[in-house]
Amino acid sequence: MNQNHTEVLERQLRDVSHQMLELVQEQVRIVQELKLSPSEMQELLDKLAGLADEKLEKKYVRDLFGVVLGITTETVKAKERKPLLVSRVHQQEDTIIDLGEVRVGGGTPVMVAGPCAVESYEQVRQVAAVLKAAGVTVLRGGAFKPRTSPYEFQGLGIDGLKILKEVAAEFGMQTISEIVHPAHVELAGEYIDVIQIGARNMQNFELLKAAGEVQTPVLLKRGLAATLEEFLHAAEYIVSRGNRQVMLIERGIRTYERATRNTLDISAVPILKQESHLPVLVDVTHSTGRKEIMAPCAKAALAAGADGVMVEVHPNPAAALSDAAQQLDFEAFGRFYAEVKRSGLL
Ligand SMILES: [Mn+2]
Repeated sequence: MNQNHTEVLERQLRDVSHQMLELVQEQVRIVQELKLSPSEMQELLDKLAGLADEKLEKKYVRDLFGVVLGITTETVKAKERKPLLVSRVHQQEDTIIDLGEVRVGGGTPVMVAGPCAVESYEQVRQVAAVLKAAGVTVLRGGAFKPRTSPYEFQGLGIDGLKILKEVAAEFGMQTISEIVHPAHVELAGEYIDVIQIGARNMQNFELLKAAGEVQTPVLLKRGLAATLEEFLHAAEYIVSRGNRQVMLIERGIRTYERATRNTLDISAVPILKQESHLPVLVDVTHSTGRKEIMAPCAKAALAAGADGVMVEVHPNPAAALSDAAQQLDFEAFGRFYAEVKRSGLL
């Protein structure tokens, strides 16, 4: 090939490429003016691919125009995905849940405390009296206990809920208790003020759906190994069914670390607050499993923006039927509560 011919070819290539660029710009302008929805874009791309003759493969034309017009399957999917109801995109302002004297998510953090499990009327009553005197008005207590081993104490069931109701009425407190069966969700509303869905049930979708069908507020615990995305989608199951009164609670995740029962994921707090309008609480008992670090962890949670802290309190932890090692006795709770309050964060 002589020098002259090469120069001619190079000039032709430049001219053709120049024309192509102009045509591409024209193509983009027309498509933009059409203001197509993502699915219409997809259809258009299919039609354009249909213009390919035998010399060019359909897939090649489709990919080419897809790149030029910025239409990839991923961008179409992303655009079609509706923002979650629990997301800040859907709702800018914070969801606030009224629990008697306290408003969870309203800017003033709340302390939730009580025994791991409801063991007897007298036990719950003793705890409630101490908490109420300290100014805590939201009482927790497990009636249905999903335990790691089937041979461990499984809770008093409905009788436990009845005890909570009776004690709460006496002291003017609000109650939170875990429900594990979809059939109990409606019934629970007669006895308690907040239905807790536990970590082991975070992706029990039938339970989530049932909780979405009632108007009782729900406290949803993060699963043992759930990502924040999975956590928010679990909350979406409830909210999408009509129950907008959902609170999220970080309770530690499973990692390789054995110094604590679980690893408290503090970063989950600001991320959840940023991504979602739902109140976010932190359970310092199950996340740490260590009494001596519960106060600093509670302070860290509040400093990170948590709307509340949950802690387990028992009249005689050594004799507790569950979580004996990590429940605070009254004296330890007093110290814990005072230390958190001293920080000015609560
Ligand atoms: Mn417990």
